Amino acid sequence: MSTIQEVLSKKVPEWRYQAKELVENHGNKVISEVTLAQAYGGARGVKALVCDTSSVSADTGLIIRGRPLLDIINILPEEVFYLLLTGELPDSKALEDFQAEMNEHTEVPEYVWDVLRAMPADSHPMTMFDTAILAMQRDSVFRRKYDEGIQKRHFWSAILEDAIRLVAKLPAIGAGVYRIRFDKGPIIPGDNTLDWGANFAHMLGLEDLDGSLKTLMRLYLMQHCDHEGGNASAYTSIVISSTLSDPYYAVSGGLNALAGPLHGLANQECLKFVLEVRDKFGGRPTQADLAEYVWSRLNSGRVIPGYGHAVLRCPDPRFTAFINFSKEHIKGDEVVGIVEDLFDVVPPILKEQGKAKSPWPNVDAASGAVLYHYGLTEFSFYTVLFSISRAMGMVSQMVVNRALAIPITRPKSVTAEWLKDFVGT
Ligand code: CMX
Repeated sequence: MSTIQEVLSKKVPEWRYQAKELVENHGNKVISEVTLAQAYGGARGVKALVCDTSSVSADTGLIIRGRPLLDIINILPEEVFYLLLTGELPDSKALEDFQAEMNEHTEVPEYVWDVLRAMPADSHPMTMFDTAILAMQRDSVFRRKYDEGIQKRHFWSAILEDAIRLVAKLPAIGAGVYRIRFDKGPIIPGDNTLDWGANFAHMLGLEDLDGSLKTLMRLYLMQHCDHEGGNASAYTSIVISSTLSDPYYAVSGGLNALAGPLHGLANQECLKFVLEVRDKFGGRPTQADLAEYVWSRLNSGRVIPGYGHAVLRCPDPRFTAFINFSKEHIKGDEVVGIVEDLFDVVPPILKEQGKAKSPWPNVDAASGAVLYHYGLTEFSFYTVLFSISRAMGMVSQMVVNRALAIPITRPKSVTAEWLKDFVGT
């Protein structure tokens, strides 16, 4: 049994006991109410899920297993994956074992490359990435064991096997999508002496003279890993997984939700917006010109990409981490400069306009600009990067949910007629 399987074998009974106690002793306590407006409004704010891997508070942002993001900002993506799965950070031996276990599964099956090369040349990188994951569904350990009759109490362990096998391959698949889709030459084999984030930077094949692209990829892949249970992509994947579809189906499906412009695709939209500003003004505009531009965009009924959030009511700590990174590693870049100016200009304008509940930047306001600096200029690829990381949170949530035997998701819907009857109109 691998180290991570052993660690979880000890934890799962504790998690089960805690959930059983809560439900048995407090199962009838009301934790949330649903208004008619919430039923029409994307169920915003309705507490109807349990997610222990992370939480998002309005004034702190992402908290991973009880640790605010900025407190653990320098850990490796593998460490955060271990943390998401187990609730604790690995010591150096556990990290080494975990990395070794992931390294056993980095090899991408040849048929995946055949599938990707057969796709139309103008396919969106997200379509290619999600298709590659789906194509590997035939290799699911959970599916095989389920067909063989595995007992329900062991589901989580088979899901964990799939989780590690799948996540281990994602950097290679992501880098492969980049090189195939944008004609960058042959696929670059991985170097398993490197850590997960550095290996991804290596496989992309971009110039990295001072090694800071590797640092950026560690940061990028670490901090996009999870954002509690109710965000559109995590929720989608959790719903799929609740049907006992395996993690290949569930991650691929969840990432299709991440591909929407209001969600993960926003990083692509956001950089497009920043480049539009640069092109319109022939460089970095004055803050007064920028303010006028932001107002004209708002007045034409368009959103300011990278600003606002469904839950956060403070600058996203992931945005702060990117800005801190760029201050340390990137000097005099006009695109990054525009991102910094937008941070000064946009919040007061959104406050004055008074529509957005949060005037603050979310992660996507800065992520594209730093990637662009390193020559990763194909912005339709950015959501793939996000996906490689977010898959860690999705599969971790699946492991926990199967450990707790959470049943198939099935909230109740009502019709407009039912609502009218209910309110008596
Ligand atoms: N610019 C202009 N208007 C905005 C806005 C922004 N950045 N953010 C919100 N608003 C508007 C909404 O469009 C909405 O207007 P209507 O009432 O006319 O429909 C109003 O403010 C209230 O919206 P909200 O409750 O504050 O925001 P939501 O929870 O509905 O939506 C989000 C959240 C992120 C989709 C929204 O802020 C937005 O569209 N932002 C721009 C896109 C973006 O940056 N997305 C990335 C999100 C991060 C992620 O999930 O990956």
